[in-house]
Amino acid sequence: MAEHFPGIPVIPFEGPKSKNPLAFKHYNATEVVEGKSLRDLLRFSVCYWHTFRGTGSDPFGPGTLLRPWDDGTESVDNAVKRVDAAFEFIHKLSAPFYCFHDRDVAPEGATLAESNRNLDVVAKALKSAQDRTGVKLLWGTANLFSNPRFMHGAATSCNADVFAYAAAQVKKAIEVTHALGGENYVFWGGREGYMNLYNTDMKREIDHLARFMHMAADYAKAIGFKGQFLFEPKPKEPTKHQYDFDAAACLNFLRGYGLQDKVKLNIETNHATLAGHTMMHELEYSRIQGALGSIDANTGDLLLGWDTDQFPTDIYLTTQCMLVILKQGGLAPGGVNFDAKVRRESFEPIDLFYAHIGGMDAFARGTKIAAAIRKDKVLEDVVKKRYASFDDGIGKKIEDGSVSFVDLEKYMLDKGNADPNSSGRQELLENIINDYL
Ligand code: XUL
Ligand code: CO
Repeated sequence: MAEHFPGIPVIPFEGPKSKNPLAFKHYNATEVVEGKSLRDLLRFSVCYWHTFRGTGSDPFGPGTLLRPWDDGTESVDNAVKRVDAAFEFIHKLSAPFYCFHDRDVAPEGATLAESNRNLDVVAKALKSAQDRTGVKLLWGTANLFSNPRFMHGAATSCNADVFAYAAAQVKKAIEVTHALGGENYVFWGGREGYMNLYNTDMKREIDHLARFMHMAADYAKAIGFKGQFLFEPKPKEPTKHQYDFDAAACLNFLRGYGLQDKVKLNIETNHATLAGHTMMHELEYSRIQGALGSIDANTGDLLLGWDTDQFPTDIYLTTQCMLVILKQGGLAPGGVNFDAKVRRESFEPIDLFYAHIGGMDAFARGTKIAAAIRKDKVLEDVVKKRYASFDDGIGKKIEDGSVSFVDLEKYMLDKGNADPNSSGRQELLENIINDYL
């Protein structure tokens, strides 16, 4: 088999002193942190859409990225050849997983039947590449946003035929994900939202989305697909208002329609920041609701208001992510998927390696820093002490639900005033966190 990344070996771990740009400095796959190897804890995944279908085009100009293995056509042959390049890359990176949309891996045909046939041909190539390399599928998904038929949305389209098309497409994508041993299946609501409420029946659209999700869950059950369903929140882009705005909005929808036991969340950094949240907020909110399933690791540019999908290199960010992820004992069956793209100026194939190595090292470093903070119980002790007034006395009764407003009024009338507060010590804690970096 021809080599697509000649001269690049399987990326070794050389430790923090190494100056080799094609080596991991911090990601040592077998190193054990909190009882799990970094490989099993982080479950890194390479995304097919940016890494193998990204061209570097932007609204001002065409693609720039050199991808010598790709002949630039939308043919099934080219799609099958691309699989070899993709798996050589993922294997050389020692990433255990990958993710794809149906239309990333195989071209759309003139009819649904032709699209399904194309997908079957490429899925066969994916299966043999998985078997050959040991790389596994973290999740599959369906692209319900690129084709113009989805201009008004898919499950929330005003056009019933488009709803039906989307259902058929997701049915097939779940089947292929199942056949490839996918451990999760993602629903990012691509164009599920609206541009203007003057022409939108919001109630009907959201009801339709719920019908769609119940049908998807029923079908997965019917074919024995046991993978985890995940919603991926995003507040805007492409629509002005996306229905899956953030973790809280997603969970409200899922609970409102009886889907909370069927769907968890895939939290993406740049989506969190577009919603006006930090990634840590979205992760912690999902975790405390028992809904943190997986993450799309990337980062935005806080000076820009759109989804720049850059590779995560900031160790404050990865430390914050890992503080939450370690608290729930990891993400499995989810993982850390790099939904990130190289800049259009980073056009050489080797830039794909630099980008992923940097992201994997940043997460490995964040993991070790977060584990050290957790080991010393730096935050845990402060937080426990901060809420100690709820551990006994009146606080415990409030938490137990054994007191009413009447009881609390009597308690405070007798006491006269609340006990004094103590300092939140935010600056001290920020300094201490810096000591671990
Ligand atoms: C879009 C995005 C998607 C999902 C999968 O912003 O993040 O690529 O991750 O559809
Ligand atoms: Co994403």
